[in-house]
Amino acid sequence: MAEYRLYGVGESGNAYKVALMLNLCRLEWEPVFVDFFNGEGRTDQFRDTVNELGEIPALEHDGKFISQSGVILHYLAEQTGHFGAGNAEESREILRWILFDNHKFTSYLATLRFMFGLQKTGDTPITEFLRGRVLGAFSSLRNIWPGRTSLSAAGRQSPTSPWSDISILPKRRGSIGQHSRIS
Ligand SMILES: N[C@@H](CCC(=O)N[C@@H](CS)C(=O)NCC(=O)O)C(=O)O
Repeated sequence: MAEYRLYGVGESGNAYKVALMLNLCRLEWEPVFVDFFNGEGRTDQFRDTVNELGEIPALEHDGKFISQSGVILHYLAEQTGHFGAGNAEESREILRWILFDNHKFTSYLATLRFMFGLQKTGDTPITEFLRGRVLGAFSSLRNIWPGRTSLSAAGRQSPTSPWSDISILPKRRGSIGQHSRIS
């Protein structure tokens, strides 16, 4: 059994964040498939043993189960000394971005992607609302990082990439050409 075990599913952007960190830190890890789309996360068994919140991702390490992608990233930084803060100001900055991500991308973008990209709802008032929130978040990033044009790859990068369905964004928006550069 690998030292680190990541409970999740390939389609999960939150699990992807953790998988990326595990790889960047060159840790020995293995994925544990959770039958998320058939409701495994909502079972008593999953809640009792892996995550009482019923969510993926969860990381098993050293007899502990840790959930919330941002907390897991923080834990891995602590464990490895990689990508962590060097002082209190950096620590606040990391927390700031983790919270921004969890609010704007983990909620709005991930929900939009789930509905439009996976459930194939087509455009609905809800997806339009979510798309507006997501584009607003990307606009903020463009203002902060005007020279940065790549946050993910445009189009289809890998089956497990949360950005592989970035095509959920460029719908009927005049300015989307700019946003799609944040790809
Ligand atoms: N804030 C959590 C969000 C995790 C999350 O929403 N995971 C989704 C799959 S990507 C999930 O398990 N949803 C089940 C539910 O909300 O019931 C994190 O960053 O880990």
